[in-house]
Amino acid sequence: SPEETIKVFFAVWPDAAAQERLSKLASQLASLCRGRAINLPLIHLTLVFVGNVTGQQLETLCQVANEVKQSNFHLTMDEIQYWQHNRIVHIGPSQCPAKLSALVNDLQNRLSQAGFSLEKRRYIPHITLVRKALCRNLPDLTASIAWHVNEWALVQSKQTDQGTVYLSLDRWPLEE
Ligand code: 2AM
Repeated sequence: SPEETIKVFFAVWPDAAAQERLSKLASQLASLCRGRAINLPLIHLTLVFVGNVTGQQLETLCQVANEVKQSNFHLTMDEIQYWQHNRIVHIGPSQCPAKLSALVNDLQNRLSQAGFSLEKRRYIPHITLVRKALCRNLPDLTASIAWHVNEWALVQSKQTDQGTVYLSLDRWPLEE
C-alpha cells in the first residue's frame, strides 16, 4: 500500500578482513561487558540515519544520493568507548577523517534541502559492537582496525523472526 514505510539509513561497510577483526573484538567485549555482540553481517558505520520512508521518499533519497560526489578515504578505527546512556560499546576513529566529514555533511545538507528532517545531534562516527552492555573497564585496543572506504550504501533495517537484518538497497562509489 502507499502508506507502507521502510526504515533506512546510509552507511559504509568494512571490508572482509576488517569485518572479521571487528566481529572477534565484539565477542571479546561482549564477554567482558555481559552484553550482546553484534552479528558479523550487521557490522557497519552509519553515515546518516534517515528513519521511516515511503516508496516516494525512497526514490527521492536515491536521486539525492546520485548527486553526491565525494572522495574515497582510509578509515582507522582506534578507540573503544562505552556509552552509558544507551549501553553500547563501540569503536570509532579518534580523528574523524576530513573526507568522512565531507561525505556526511554533503549528504545531510542535500537531504535537508530535499525536505528530510534529520537528527540534530552532532555526528559521531562509530561502529556499535555490543548492545545492552554494562562496562566498568574497557581493555586497551592492541591494534587499530582500518580499511579503505570506496563506496557507501543505502540500507534497509528490517525486523524478522530471526532478528534485525540489513538489506542493501543501493550503493554509490567514492571517487579516487
Ligand atoms: P547505533 O548503532 O548507535 O544504535 C541502524 O539503526 C543504524 O542507525 C545504527 O548504526 C544506529 O546507531 C543508527 N542510528 C542513528 N540514529 C538512530 C536512531 N535515531 N534510531 C535508530 N538508529 C539510529
